[in-house]
Amino acid sequence: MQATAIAQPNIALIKYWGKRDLGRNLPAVGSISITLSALHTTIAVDLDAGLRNDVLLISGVADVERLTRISACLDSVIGEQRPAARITSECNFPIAAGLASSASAFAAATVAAAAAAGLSLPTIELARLAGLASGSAARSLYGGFTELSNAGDVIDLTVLRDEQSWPLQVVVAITETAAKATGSTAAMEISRQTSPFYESWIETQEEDLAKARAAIRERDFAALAGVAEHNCLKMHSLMWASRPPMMYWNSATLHCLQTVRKLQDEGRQVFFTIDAGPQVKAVCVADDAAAVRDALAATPGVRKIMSTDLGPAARLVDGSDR
Ligand code: 2P0
Repeated sequence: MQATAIAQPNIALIKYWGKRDLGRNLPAVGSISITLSALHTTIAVDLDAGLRNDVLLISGVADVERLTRISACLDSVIGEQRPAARITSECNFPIAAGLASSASAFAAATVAAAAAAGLSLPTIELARLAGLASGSAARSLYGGFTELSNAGDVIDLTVLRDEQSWPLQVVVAITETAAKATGSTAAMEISRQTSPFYESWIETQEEDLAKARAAIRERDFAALAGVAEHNCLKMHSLMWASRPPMMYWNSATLHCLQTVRKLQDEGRQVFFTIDAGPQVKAVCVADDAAAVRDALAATPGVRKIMSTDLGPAARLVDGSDR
């Protein structure tokens, strides 16, 4: 009745932004992501703790604010009649700061909860349950390059390429560790309801997905770089044009983009992407990773650098389910 799972965050190269069905948490657009290796969240679910109510500990500290969403995730995996759980979470990177901590947390929680309850579910079912809790979490049930499709009544996922067959590197420039002011769920709804660019965002997504799919299939770095940067900037334009505007960037974010442009001008194979937070992720080929890391580390306002390979799918920690 207890199990521990580990999951890595994923970052989208073609972004999920907007919901088609709030109740079922269905995305309005498809998305394509890469799973990271060096960042991780480990979650243990203990259904044997003899508790009256769920308890969530994040890095040893009780967290009441985040408990509701994680309890709902356990309810959807195990059922509402389940025993109360002690949920403990450890994460080696800042949470709620645009580093996809909700993706790794809900992927790990889903895998741990199912195992703790003795359920043996296929990966696609675990992904759908994780996606109900947080749309992007579904993608962390798979490793490498993963596409989340928004067609149909349930989400579907396809692994486009595994993490070894195109060993790109990601250099994450952390410019702020504080949690963001507006969470993604609320921000997406504000964009849908108020941004004049929302319709064109939805309409042009399929074209970006097709270009990214082809680039990943052919391992065409330049093509992937072009479509990923464009898609990222479209998503942020949509946010900036919302009312109230959502600006997740800080001045260091822009400095990092200028650093990436300079590296590109020098012939380095690198491109940027930015999520709902001020951190910049620079995706590059292995040969250029050291230069990208050094240049971003020297960029004004960068507080910390994390470099990573692409990573595997969420999984149980060996021997933890019993
Ligand atoms: C993504 N993001 O595709 C996009 C890009 C942030 C920017 O998915 O409401 O935390 O829980 O389904 O998954 C963040 O959204 O949103 C996200 P919910 P989630 O990675």
